Amino acid sequence: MVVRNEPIISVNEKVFIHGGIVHQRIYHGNSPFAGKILADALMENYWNKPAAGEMNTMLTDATEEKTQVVQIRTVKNEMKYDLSEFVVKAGKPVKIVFENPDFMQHNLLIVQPGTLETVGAAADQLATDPQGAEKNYIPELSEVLFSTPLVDPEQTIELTFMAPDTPGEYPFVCTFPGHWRIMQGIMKVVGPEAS
Ligand SMILES: [Cu+2]
Repeated sequence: MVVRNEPIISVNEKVFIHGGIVHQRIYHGNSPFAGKILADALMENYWNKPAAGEMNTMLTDATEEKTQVVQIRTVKNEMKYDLSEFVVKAGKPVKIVFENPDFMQHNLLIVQPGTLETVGAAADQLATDPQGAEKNYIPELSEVLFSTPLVDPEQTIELTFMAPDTPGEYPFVCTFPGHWRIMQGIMKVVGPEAS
């Protein structure tokens, strides 16, 4: 296990400015990264020196194909994620890198808009289910779109998915017993016109 002491950087900075650093830190020593990040795309375009006027188109083309990487950490002793909202593009690939520096387990579920209470109520039931932990406290509901298993302290897990096609505010939430009312945020899905 690796204990990390780097300062927490906001998600936007990480994705768009420090993406390469995140990549190296998380994937240290591993095989090539499937999706390149914006900073790489910018560098490639810079070195390729496109003709004036082509730059904007090339940047758009290069970045649209990339998987958007979103870094989410738990906050020690606070039963919280370190961000309350992030924005993704409808129908585009997203990779959440979920890091748990806390002293207890947490998970991360993304649920349909407006269904947080429904999923939360089911999570409360799972808390008393002898098999709850085995099920990672993930309710078996169609409202749950994507989920990580329980993530142990000091562990990092990736959740890769295609963002929903329908724009809206999709809650993300931890369903470990007692957490869902506090440990939550919003994944905002925006259509292409919003960029
Ligand atoms: Cu939690």
